[in-house]
Amino acid sequence: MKQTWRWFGPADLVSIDDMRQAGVEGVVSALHHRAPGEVWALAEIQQRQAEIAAFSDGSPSSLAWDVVESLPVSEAIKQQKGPWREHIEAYKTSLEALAEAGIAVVCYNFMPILDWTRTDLARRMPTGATAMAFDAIDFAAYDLFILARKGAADSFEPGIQDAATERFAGMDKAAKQQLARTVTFGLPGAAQTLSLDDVRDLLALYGDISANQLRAHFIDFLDAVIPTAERLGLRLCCHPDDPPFPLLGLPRVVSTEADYRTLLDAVDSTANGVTLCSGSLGVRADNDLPGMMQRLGDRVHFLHLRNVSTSGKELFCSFYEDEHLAGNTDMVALLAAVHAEEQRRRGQGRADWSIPLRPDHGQDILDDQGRKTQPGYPSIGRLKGLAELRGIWTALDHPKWGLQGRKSDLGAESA
Ligand code: DNO
Repeated sequence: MKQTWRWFGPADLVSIDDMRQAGVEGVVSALHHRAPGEVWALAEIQQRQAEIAAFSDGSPSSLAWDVVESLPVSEAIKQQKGPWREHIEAYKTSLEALAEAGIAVVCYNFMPILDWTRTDLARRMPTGATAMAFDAIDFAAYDLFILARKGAADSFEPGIQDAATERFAGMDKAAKQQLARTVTFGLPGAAQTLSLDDVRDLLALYGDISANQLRAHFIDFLDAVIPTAERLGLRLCCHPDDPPFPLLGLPRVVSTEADYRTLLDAVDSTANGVTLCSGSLGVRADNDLPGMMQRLGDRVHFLHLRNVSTSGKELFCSFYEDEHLAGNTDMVALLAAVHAEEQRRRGQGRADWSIPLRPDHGQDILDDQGRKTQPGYPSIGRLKGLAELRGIWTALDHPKWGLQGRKSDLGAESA
C-alpha cells in the first residue's frame, strides 16, 4: 500500500511539511477552483505538482501528486442535460493533461447534487474528541419541516416522522439554521450558503430521473471516457455514495457491491475501477468490506479507510465517524484482503500492485480542535488514523510474523 494524504492546495491549513512528518508517501489533490465541466490545463496541473514537491522553505519534499480526488463529473453529465456532451469532451481533455503530467489514478463520484452529507460536523465523543455524524431524526426534521420537500413524508417510516416532529418542535431558530447549513455543506456552491429555494431548485432537476435512468447515464459516461483512460494508461475509480442510501428523494446508484458489479461489468476494463471507501460503504450492514475487497479487488485503485458506528438496523440509519479501528469495519480483515490483492498483482506482474490508501477523515483531537481545517480533515486525527493503519500493515507485511511468514510456518507444520 502507498500511504497517501488529501491536500486541498495552498489554502489548506495542513501543510506539505505537516503531512511529511505524519509519514505520508504520496499526495491526493485536485484543482478545486475548477468547476465541474471545465478543462484542467496542463500548466495548472504542473503548478500543483510543483507545490506538492516542495516544503514551505522551498526544499524538496520528496512527495508527488499520485491521485486526483476528484475530477468531478458535472451535473449536466449526470442528468444528460444542457452541455453534457461538451463536458464529456472536457473530461477527456483533462484526462489527457493528467496523463501527460504522469498522474495515473483519478477518483470521482456519481452522486446527484449531494456529495457527502452529515447533520453534525463536530459531535462530542465521550473522550472529548469531536467527530462528524449523521442523525436520521435530525435529517428527517430537515427534509420534512425545514426544507418542507414535497413528498418527503413518503421517504420516512411513521416512527421516524413522529420523532422528527418532536425533535423539530424542540429546536430554536439557531439550531434550525445550523442544521440547514450542515446538511448543505457538501453541496456545490455551498461556500456561498445555499438558500432553501436554491436547494429546492437543484432537487427539481432530478424530478424525472429514476435510479435506472441515472445508472444508464453513468454507463454512457463510462462508455465515453473509459476508452480514453485505457489508452492513456489511467485508472479511474468511482467513490461510493455517502451515505449509501437515497436522500432527499434523489436516486443513488453506487451504494452496494451489486451496484459496483453492474458498473464494472458494463464497461469491463481495468481503467474502470473502484474507490473502496470503508467509511461510506460501511454504514450499510449488507456491505461486507473485506469480502468486497476480495471480490472487487482487481479493480480497486484507491482506498479510503475510516470507520463508522451505526445505530438502528434500518437502511436509513444514524451513524458517526468512529476511530479508525473501532466501528463497523474490521480493519485487520480489510487490510489482510488488501495485502492478498497486492500479492496477487505482484504475481501477475502488474505495475499497479501497490494500492494508494489514505486515512479518510479523522476525529478532531488535541490541537485540531478550534483549528478550523476542512471538516473531517484535521492533521492530528488523521495522523493517528494513518499511524494505526500503518501499524496493522507493518504486522501483516512482516516477513516472519506477517501473512506470508505465517503461511510458510503453517506449511512447514503440515508438511
Ligand atoms: C469526503 C470525501 C468525498 C469524496 C468525493 C469523491 O470527505 O470522501 O467528498 O472526495 O465524493 O468524488
